[in-house]
Amino acid sequence: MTTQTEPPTTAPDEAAYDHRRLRQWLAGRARAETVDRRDLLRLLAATGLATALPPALTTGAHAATRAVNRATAPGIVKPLPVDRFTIRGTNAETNFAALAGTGHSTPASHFFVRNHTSTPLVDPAAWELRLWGSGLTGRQERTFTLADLKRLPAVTRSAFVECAGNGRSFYASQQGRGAEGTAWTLGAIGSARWRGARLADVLRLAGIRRDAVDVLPRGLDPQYVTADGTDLGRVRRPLPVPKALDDVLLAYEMNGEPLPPDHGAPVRLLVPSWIGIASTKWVGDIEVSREPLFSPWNTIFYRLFGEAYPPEGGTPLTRQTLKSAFELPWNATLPAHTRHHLTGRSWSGTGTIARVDVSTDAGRTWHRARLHDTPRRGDWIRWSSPWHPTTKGPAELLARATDTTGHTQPTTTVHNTQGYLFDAVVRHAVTVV
Ligand SMILES: Nc1nc2c(c(=O)[nH]1)N[C@H]1C(S)=C(S)[C@@H](COP(=O)(O)O)O[C@H]1N2
Ligand SMILES: [Mo]
Repeated sequence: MTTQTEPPTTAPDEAAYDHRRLRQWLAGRARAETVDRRDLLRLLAATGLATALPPALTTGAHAATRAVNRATAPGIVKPLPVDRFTIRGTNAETNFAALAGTGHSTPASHFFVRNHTSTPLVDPAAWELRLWGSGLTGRQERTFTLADLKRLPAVTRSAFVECAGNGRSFYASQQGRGAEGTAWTLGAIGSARWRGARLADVLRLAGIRRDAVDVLPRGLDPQYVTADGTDLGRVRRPLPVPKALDDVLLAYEMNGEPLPPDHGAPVRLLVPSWIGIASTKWVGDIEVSREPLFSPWNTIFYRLFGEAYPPEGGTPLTRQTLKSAFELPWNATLPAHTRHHLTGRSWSGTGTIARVDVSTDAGRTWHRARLHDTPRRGDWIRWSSPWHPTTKGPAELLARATDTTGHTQPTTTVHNTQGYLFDAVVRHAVTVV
């Protein structure tokens, strides 16, 4: 099997994307605090405004790790070998083919990185988590050190983190209608064993009131600044209290090791089954509120916009959707008259995976794949399916998952302008030689 080109993707028109977001915002369809209206007007007047400012932090660090077979992404600390990752702006997508043989959990060396700006290097000994806000009894602040968190009961759980925009490029390449944002294929996901304290325990110790409704974790990474200098503040997205008290972890370990810098060291949120943006990396403080909270990340980003949705956008996104991917390069070449062992993974944010069906003839016939993991909520499963191609030429491989809620991957996904939650069956082109 050889790697060739990626599937066709649209060049993301990031400027138009942010431009429209901000228009919606200004039109009062969305509320967001902390951003000055004058800044927004200035931003709207500017052209080519979308990308975050290149971070100063890691420019030097990258020179040391630059090598022929390594790509660099501004702001990512770990090595990014080209066989494992595809760089997309400040982000690194995992090449699904590189997951073959890596086991159930994604090693940190292969785990995708989604950074709004750049990876900060936070001193774990000096780190503190500050809880504050109207939703705490006595309105008192409470801080926790890493040692404090480690004294609380530890929970270990295997779960995926997946970007809401994973699969976005297929809106363009399969459905003929592109979406704005990072043109991920299917590799904006990884699954790891996360270990940490329950957010519920920390909230209770801090004195969360019964009438608290939202918590707002905030990252210690640099503020998200648009190209013309408008500061949208630090990455933060409100989380409803019922979810915060349910299964959310303040994770300090990934796959049995301290969290690596790119994945949120020393502590990140792990919000199982929810879109990746909920899992705040490098969390530094959490506001606890008796009023609903808003930020750009639950008003202008991470909601569904488009003709199928209300003009003000759908409700803020929560759970991930259903997807499947082959551990094969795009446009792989496979020899004919050979028995191939096709492998892949499927996952769902709503139920557990009940079955996976594979088609090697562009969807005419389907075969049930063999599942290699016990399906668990908020996690993926590995599967395999044998294939003995006899006809040479182009072929399309399809994998279609069904979860325990009865949801099956459809043929197409209803379009939304920002390309979130793609769940249609992906047509994986290969050539039999
Ligand atoms: N502080 C902070 N947290 C963050 C982000 C970020 O840029 N800053 N990106 C979010 C998004 S959009 C995703 S998809 C996940 C990615 O997690 P990973 O980089 O560990 O794979 O982190 C989320 N948490
Ligand atoms: Mo994301």
